[in-house]
Amino acid sequence: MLSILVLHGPNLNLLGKREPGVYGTATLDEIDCSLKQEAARLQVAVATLQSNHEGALVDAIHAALETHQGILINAGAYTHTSVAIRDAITAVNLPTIEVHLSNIYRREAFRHHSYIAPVAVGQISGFGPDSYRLGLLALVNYLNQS
Ligand code: CA2
Repeated sequence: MLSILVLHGPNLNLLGKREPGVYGTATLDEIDCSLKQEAARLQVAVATLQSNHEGALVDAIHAALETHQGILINAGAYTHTSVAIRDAITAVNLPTIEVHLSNIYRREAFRHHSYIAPVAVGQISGFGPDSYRLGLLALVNYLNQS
């Protein structure tokens, strides 16, 4: 069975608890639960991890090589800053899909650039919690076709 690593970056542990106007009312637990339901429907396994620490995300990407066939990542603000996360994705060479709750291109200019996008299979941005579900579907379709 395919196994997908889902990574959530900094501050996403606050989802549903702060700034609901920007990021919605769904909590991270609710997003993870709905991803697990979608994974069951798609007959794949998902493992989820949230970290506020860049190095912990890099470590998780390295470890994925042993266990997972693809990565779904919302790197949060590290999307716009982290060469280290991009290099880790390049190094493990696992198919990766980048997701964002908000449409990063409708927001401040500093959010328009992603270090991850050039090393990802694709990016889904702006659909709230659905971005994750759509990203998982896209990743599983990609893996099943390759
Ligand atoms: O839209 C997204 O998913 C982002 O990755 C979210 C990041 C932001 O830096 C990116 O530009 C776009 C921020 C996540 C912060 O999450 C919070 C959740 C609740 C309250 C405060 C922050």
